[in-house]
This record gives sequence, C-alpha cells and structure tokens, in this order.
Amino acid sequence: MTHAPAAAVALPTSDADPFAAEHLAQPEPLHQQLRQAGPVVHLTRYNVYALARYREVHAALVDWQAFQSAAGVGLANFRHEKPWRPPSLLLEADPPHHDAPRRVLREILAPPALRQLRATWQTAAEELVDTVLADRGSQFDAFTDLASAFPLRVFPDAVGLGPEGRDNLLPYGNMAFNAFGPANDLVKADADRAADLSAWVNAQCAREALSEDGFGSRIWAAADRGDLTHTQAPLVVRSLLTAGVDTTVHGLAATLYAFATHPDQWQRLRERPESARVAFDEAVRWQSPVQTFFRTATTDVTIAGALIPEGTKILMFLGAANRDPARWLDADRFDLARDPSGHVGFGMGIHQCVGQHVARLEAEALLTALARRVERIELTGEPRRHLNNTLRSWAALPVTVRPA
Ligand code: HEM
Ligand code: OVM
Repeated sequence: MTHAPAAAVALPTSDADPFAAEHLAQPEPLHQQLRQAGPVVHLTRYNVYALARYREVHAALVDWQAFQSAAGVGLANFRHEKPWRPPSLLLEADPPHHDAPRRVLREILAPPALRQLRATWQTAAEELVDTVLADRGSQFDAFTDLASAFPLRVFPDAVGLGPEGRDNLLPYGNMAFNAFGPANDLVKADADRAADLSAWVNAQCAREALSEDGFGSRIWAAADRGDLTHTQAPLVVRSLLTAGVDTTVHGLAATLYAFATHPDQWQRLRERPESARVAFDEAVRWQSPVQTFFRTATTDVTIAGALIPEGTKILMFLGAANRDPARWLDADRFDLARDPSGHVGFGMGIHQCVGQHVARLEAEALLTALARRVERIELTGEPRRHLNNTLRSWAALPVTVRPA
C-alpha cells in the first residue's frame, strides 16, 4: 500500500448492494465476483471502496494510520453524520484515545484472567447438553437450545449482570450490528425498540448494577486505579454487552452448522477433543460471523494502484478474505486438518477482537461437552438464517443426534 500521489488506474465498479437480502442470505457469489473484479472495487450505490481479497483486507486492517476507525466502522461517516449512540471507546476510536480502554479490556479478557471461568463454564456446558438431551430427546434446535442458550447462561454472569432483562441482550446486539449497514428495512425494523433497548443496556453499565466480581466491576476498578476515567468506565462495559453476546451465539451456531453438515469432521473432533479450539477458529474462518467492517481513509491513499480519496469509506469483506483462494487451499472447505490461523474473522491489528479468548473458551466448553455425549449430529430440516447487515446469523438449526 503506497500513499498518493501515484499513478492511479481505472477502478472496476459494481452497482451491487451487499446489504440486500439476497446477498446477506448467501454472500459467497457476490464475494467471488468482487474478488475477481480486482483488488479494489468502487461500489457505486454507496460510493464506497470494497476490498474482498485477503491481501488488501489484511493490509487495511493493520494500517490504522491510513484507515481510521474513529469516523465509524459502519457506512455512516461520523465526520458528517451523528452516530446513533455515543461512539465505542474501542471499536470506534483511533490511537491515542483507543490505547487506554484497549489495555484495560485486554487485561480483563486475557487467558490468565479467564482461567477461573474454565471449570464453571465446562460444568455449565455439560449440564446444558444433558438437559437438552433429557428434555428434548434426539431432535432439537441447535440454534436456540445450544448456540443461544449457552452464551446467555455463562456470559452475563461473567460480566456481573443482574438477573432481570437479559432477554434484551440479543436484540440490542442485533440492532448494533445492523447499524453498521445502510438505513435499510433491517434497521427500520429495530427502530421502535432502539430507545428502550439502549436505556436498559446503559443502565446495566453503572457500577451499582454490576456484581462485585465480574468483568464489569473490574472495568470500574481500573477507573479507580486511574487507568480509565470514571466517565469512560460505563462505555467500556457497554462494549462487552454490545460485542460479547450475538457474536458468540452466531459463532457457535456457525460451528454447529459446520459439524452438522460435515459428519467426517465431527468424527475427527470426537477422536481428538483437544482440537475443539482450532475447530472453532476454522468455523469462524469458514462462516465469518462478523462479515464486514468499514474504515475511513485519513489521506488520499492508493491500494494496488487505485486512488482512494481522503474521507471516503472502505468496506472490508472479512468473509470474502477468509475464503480467498489466493490465500487458502480449498478455501470453501470446512476442514479441521488445516491451520486457520491468520484468518481475519476476528479482525487483525490494533482492533483485533479483544474478546476472542472468551469466545474460544465458550466454544471449547460447549463442543467438548457435546462431543462426549453425541456420536452423530445432522440437519433434519432446513436451517434458517436471520438477516443482519453485519452478522451472518441464524434463526433455526434443526438437528437430530445419536447419543453416544
Ligand atoms: C472487535 C469479531 C466475540 C468484544 C472485533 C472485531 C471483529 C470481531 C472482526 C474487529 C473490529 C475492527 O477491526 O474494527 C468477533 C467474533 C466473535 C467475537 C467473530 C465471536 C465469534 C467477542 C466477544 C467480546 C468481543 C465475546 C467480548 C467479550 C470485542 C470488542 C472489540 C471487538 C470490545 C473492539 C476491539 C477494539 O476496537 O480494540 N470482534 N468478536 N468480541 N470485539 Fe469481538
Ligand atoms: C463496541 C463493539 C465492539 C465490537 C463490535 C461491536 C456491535 C461493538 O465496542 O461497542 O459490534
């Protein structure tokens, strides 16, 4: 990536709407078109520049100086449009403002800090799978009964939320991830609930709302130490509640879908339960639960010879990069034998998912509990997608299992 001035080349263009229902339901054909069209494609409908190849997506993710986040990582440009809520102090911030909140969350969500949760989460996963098999038998909805139920059982407790109103978490996240896209019907469908959901989430970020020994109170303790201001603390808690629920729910759903459609891979996991973590990363690569994020060009910049004017939005297709045949052998295959490291499903660079160890710990607990108890898992009905502007998400995953 070089900085202008440079010889600009003519850009391929596309009038496709990546946020239209047909592409959200099945993004692969558009991804392939965009990758083939060139390293940068001008999307005329939104006047944004699309990156769908691994090389360029990776390069943009690691170059925070040229591709900023503080103007928003959705389509809306915060330089000109008022954000729907006060911007995230992590996701929608650039250095140096990004540094302190990032350092605080990194400590709280780092593997050593999660060690005390492992046994609790493993037990919760074993109990959940036992209960589902006992109550539902061999046929159930792997989306509702496992992929949603498990994070909702363990994550809000780990943050330190009270018992009331937890059913607001998924709708709030759904709304926040829709808000990165254009103001289409998906956004309008959430509009009447926005104020209530936001009020509830904001109230849970207060120190008094949080138990004494969770992630939330540790964020407030960091403020007491002076690592954050007391004004920043509730917004950092808000990041956990926004980014920490729907992502893992749909990430686990993606993983269960992958196994329900690849019986040989399920056998492999059962033989080697220690591969649960890498299996989850392979599922994150293969499905990319978070499909897209934007950046904004801080200067005139050229990518692969194409001039991108200062102030314009760049749309990074994480899902397309994660299946770029130039980077991945047999890119469309879900394969536990591959090394998925380097995938951009959690991002890359200074904004790379700070909650990824939480997500992996949840996945490891649920997958190993299920692998111990279930010999076969297969789809018994049409899996149903839920459409969201950013998340590759699910509504139903009907499965039949054979207990081990
Ligand atoms: C950032 C994906 C789970 C909290 C990110 C980014 C991606 C991502 C792609 C990068 C954003 C960017 O570059 O602009 C995912 C996926 C998950 C997951 C696929 C599950 C499968 C979680 C969890 C938490 C979390 C469980 C909280 C416990 C965050 C936060 C950021 C972030 C706070 C912003 C970090 C920053 O800007 O420095 N995530 N995430 N995520 N994630 Fe996750
Ligand atoms: C945040 C955040 C971080 C990552 C993803 C996200 C809604 C939000 O810090 O609020 O999606």
